[in-house]
Amino acid sequence: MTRVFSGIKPTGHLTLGNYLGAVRRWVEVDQYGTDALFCVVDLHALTVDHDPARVRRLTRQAATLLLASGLDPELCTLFVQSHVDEHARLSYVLECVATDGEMRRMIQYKEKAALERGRGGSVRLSLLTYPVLMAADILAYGTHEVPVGDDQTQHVELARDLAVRFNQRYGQAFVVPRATHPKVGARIMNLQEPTSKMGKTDDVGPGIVYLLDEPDVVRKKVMRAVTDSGRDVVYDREERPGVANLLEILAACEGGNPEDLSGAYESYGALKKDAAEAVVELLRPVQERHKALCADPAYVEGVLRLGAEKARGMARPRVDAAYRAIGLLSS
Ligand code: AQP
Repeated sequence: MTRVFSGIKPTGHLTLGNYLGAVRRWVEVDQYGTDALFCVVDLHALTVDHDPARVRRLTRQAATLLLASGLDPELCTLFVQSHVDEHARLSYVLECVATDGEMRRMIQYKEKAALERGRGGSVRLSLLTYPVLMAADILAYGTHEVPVGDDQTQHVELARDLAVRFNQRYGQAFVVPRATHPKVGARIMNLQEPTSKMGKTDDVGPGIVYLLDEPDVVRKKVMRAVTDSGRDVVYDREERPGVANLLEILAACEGGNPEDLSGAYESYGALKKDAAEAVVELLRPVQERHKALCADPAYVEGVLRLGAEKARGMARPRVDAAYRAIGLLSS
């Protein structure tokens, strides 16, 4: 059976980008007919300056939102990364096959390190090694497919490279995984800066739609989205990024493709109105279920506890085997 693994970082409130680029596919496609694991990757949230209480809060919130989005613990395994020691154990071993040069080439590292330095802060070593930990998250489970947004492609490539390198040097220990992306919505852009990804840690707040935004907040953000000086609605990511992003959001919410949809609109206003309503309707059931789940925190905790137990059982034999293969004595 195909094994699927993917994760989400509790670095901020979940966004429409997270939902359309990853979570919706986990819910609608990946948890069916596969052996799927989904993880709130809290260790990754420590790679930048963070408030411990906020990370704990966001970890619980992310897990609750994943269940509210429709992940079903009967169909998949949902857990928190730090509850399963195998991720950190394997990460160290993979650091011993990764190189310093390949870490420094990672686009996200370069961007986030520049941001930290720009704010006058220092860059944590864990920010540099974070893609190795992500490789460990994936490889510990013998993952075949990693459903992610476009921005994670380079990191999944690294996981592939490390798996191949380890297998060649020390014997067959890992499955070589591949990234999968949704057809539409793999890179939702910030509504105020449509040439930048809509990220949950962005500074441009009004350009980000959060999954828990009230309907009127969603409407306001979408109606104020930056477009361009043209008037006709055409799908052109390079020349008309703002309009293309709205078409992409609408297409991802309702199905269909953004190019076809562009022919149905004569004004930006009409497009924005439909995109706003489509997002409001998309988020409505998620928000309702989230409210119900918040009233039952013990249920969420129970799901995470069982998920971690199951995940541990799946990861341990492979990580133990990798330890032996690389030269460590069994305990
Ligand atoms: N804008 C996006 N469009 C499509 N997919 C996206 N994803 C993230 N943003 C978009 C996908 O969501 C999954 C989980 O993302 P993450 O938690 O690993 O990363 P993030 O939301 O991008 O948050 P970061 O990295 O803490 O900070 P910022 O906000 O600075 O980027 C992934 O599959 C991701 O591809």
